[in-house]
Amino acid sequence: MNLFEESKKYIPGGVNSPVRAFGSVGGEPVFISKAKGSKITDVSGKEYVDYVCSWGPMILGHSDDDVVKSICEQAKYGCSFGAPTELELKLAKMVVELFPSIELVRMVSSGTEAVMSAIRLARGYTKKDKIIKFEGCYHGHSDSLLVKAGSGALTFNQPSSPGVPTDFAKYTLIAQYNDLESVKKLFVENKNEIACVIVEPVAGNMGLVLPEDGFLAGLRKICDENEALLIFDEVITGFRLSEGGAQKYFDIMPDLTTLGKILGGGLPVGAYGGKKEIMEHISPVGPVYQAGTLSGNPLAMAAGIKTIEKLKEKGFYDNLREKSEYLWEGFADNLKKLGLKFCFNKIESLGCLFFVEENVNSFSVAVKSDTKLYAKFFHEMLKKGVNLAPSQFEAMFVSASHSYNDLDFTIKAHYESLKAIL
Ligand code: KE4
Repeated sequence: MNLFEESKKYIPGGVNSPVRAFGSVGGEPVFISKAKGSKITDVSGKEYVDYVCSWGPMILGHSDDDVVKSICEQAKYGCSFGAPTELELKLAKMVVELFPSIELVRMVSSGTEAVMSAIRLARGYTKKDKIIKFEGCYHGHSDSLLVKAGSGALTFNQPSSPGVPTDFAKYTLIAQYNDLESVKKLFVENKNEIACVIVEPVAGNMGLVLPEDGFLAGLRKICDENEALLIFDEVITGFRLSEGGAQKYFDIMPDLTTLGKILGGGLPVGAYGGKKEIMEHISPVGPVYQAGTLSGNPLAMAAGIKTIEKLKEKGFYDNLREKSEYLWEGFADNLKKLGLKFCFNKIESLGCLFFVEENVNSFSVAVKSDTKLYAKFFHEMLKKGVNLAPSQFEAMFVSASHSYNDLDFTIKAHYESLKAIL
């Protein structure tokens, strides 16, 4: 019996996260046995140039020697104490130093936990119950956020999940990304009832959709006018767009920020942080409760500290941007040569090919993409040794360890795959 069949006997759908199951692209998921740098290797020994990068965390590349060394070193001294450590202090200082809007930060163990906690804090701090999120944005799987969500929820066409009581979901109001009027309208209809607006400053879970000029600044202004908090969910963009995330890149200051992925260097870490005045409402200083057995876990802190030390090195983002732009230009040349007008959205080391011939600047256009064609493209690339996200509604991630040979290899596979499916 093969691994997937056997896994399905013990794990729902054979996977520990739905989007890994190849549900929307068909076929059986590839089981990975190891990874190094830009490459992952499946259990049959086949190697792939990887652009999933564990959905973002592996910005240095897989199994970075220094990160592995830090984890192994720390493991000798203990994996978890349930007590404060210097490591947590060190990583917290790095986050406060790098993220302009963060004065205090609390570590948790996933992006979902970070967002769930930030929402509770926003509600506790403002004493208002309603929240605004954007259709197609994904903020993890906590109840309030599984309403018209993106990523796997969208991929499996269950943006609003069963199991979330209607009474819960009614406090989650839905606006449209890049549409400030849709936000203003909700504030008029729900005067003084909205605790916060949560947004992916660059949307990475409906495929990649960039904020139009003025959108983020507009959200900042609307939140100020309505005494609501602005929450940037930077689980993807944090340390990805710059060492200070999207808030540094676009110079827009949220009230709260959620982090994950790169922060843990591949180990389970999430975090939420913001202004002291707000964060001091969190237990044990304030009344809003939040806790976690493995929060600030020493191994995860060691991995995160080393990862961030390395991406702080001079020229890291310039180098990553040059490699990414090289790849994006190769893709653009291919589309031109093939006379294709598909939309390719990109920013820094994030990219996404939509199989739709319109500029994808909103959820409603993103979902016009031909997901069947994406599935064919995905499998052609996989056959050729390039690992992409098994869903149209995700992004590609470039890492510092992708070589120009890898990029040329990918550009060639991209051309041949598009030719093969069209
Ligand atoms: P986690 O709970 O999966 O660590 O983080 C949830 C989350 C929160 N916010 C944003 C903007 C996110 O993108 C995510 C998780 N991202 C997805 C992929 N886009 C994780 C992949 C998966 O679900 O397996």
